[in-house]
Amino acid sequence: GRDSRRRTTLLGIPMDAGTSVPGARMGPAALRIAGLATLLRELGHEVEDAGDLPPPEHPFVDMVPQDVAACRNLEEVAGWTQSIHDRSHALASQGRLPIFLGGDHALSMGSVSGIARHCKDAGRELAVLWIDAHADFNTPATTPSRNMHGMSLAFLSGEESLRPLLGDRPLVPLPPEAVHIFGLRSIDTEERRRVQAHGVRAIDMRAIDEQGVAALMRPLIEQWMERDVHLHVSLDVDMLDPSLAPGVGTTVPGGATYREAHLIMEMLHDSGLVGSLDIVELNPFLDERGRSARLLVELVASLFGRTVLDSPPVRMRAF
Ligand code: Z70
Ligand code: MN
Ligand code: MN
Ligand code: MN
Repeated sequence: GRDSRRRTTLLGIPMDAGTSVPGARMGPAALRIAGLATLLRELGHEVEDAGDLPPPEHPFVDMVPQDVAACRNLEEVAGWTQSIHDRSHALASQGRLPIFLGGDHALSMGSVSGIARHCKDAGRELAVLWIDAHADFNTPATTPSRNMHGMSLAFLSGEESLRPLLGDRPLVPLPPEAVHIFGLRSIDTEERRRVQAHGVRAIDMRAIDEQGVAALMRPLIEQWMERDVHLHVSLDVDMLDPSLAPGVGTTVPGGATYREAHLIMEMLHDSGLVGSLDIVELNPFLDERGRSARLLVELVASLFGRTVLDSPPVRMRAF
């Protein structure tokens, strides 16, 4: 690719406490077996594999009993959030490009909050692209499932009832204009009201059908390039159509095609702005012969500079 070598760190987060369907804890192993590190090295990047984060202690979480009851595995999720936050902040402060290998989407409460804290320290604007079939904007008061992976973007956007998850660490909430959800097609009624009231922008599958990925991504990338943001990409596997990526706990029909997904990644690479990445919700226990893991690794290759032709495209001589 055109970019200079990136100093990446792979960090496995073997958690599935944010869901009611176990198996995502096997995600980091599957992504490694599918060849993620080798592929990044072949693209010219430096890769440090920091292994898997150990399962955390279960801290006391100071929430009202009603909210405690509404959050499945609350203490375990809070433990992960705090330890991921610490590692994420440290890696970003060391100038690494962290790649968080999930694990369910509750892990982003730690990864993104750590990045947000570093960006504030460093005076760098943060933008988050939340590539997902879902909005993950429920709260303890609105969740239909008690699954905390459906609350992670609400937490990051400053939802007060979830603030105790981070304990005594500083939370830097994401302003609504810093967040774009991309690929949305499943949202709960109260969750939709909250997304709209908060002002988070969502690009849904209908917009992608009508306008196409390129026309929707271009203005976002232009605006991020003008402001030279640190771009955090949070990639939930369920944004892809389940026919391509069956290895997820919650499949939603009508997802992105193979080429739509690659085009998103290729355009993000060309921006040169990607500073951190989550790969979440891969459930190898539900996968078919490693297909979903392999597709994810291919998408990461596009995000880190793999192109069909050398870029910029060479003009072919007629022969
Ligand atoms: C639903 C809930 C969700 C991912 C499912 C679903 C949330 N809105 N998120 N799969 N990644 O239970 O809150
Ligand atoms: Mn999600
Ligand atoms: Mn810092
Ligand atoms: Mn999802």
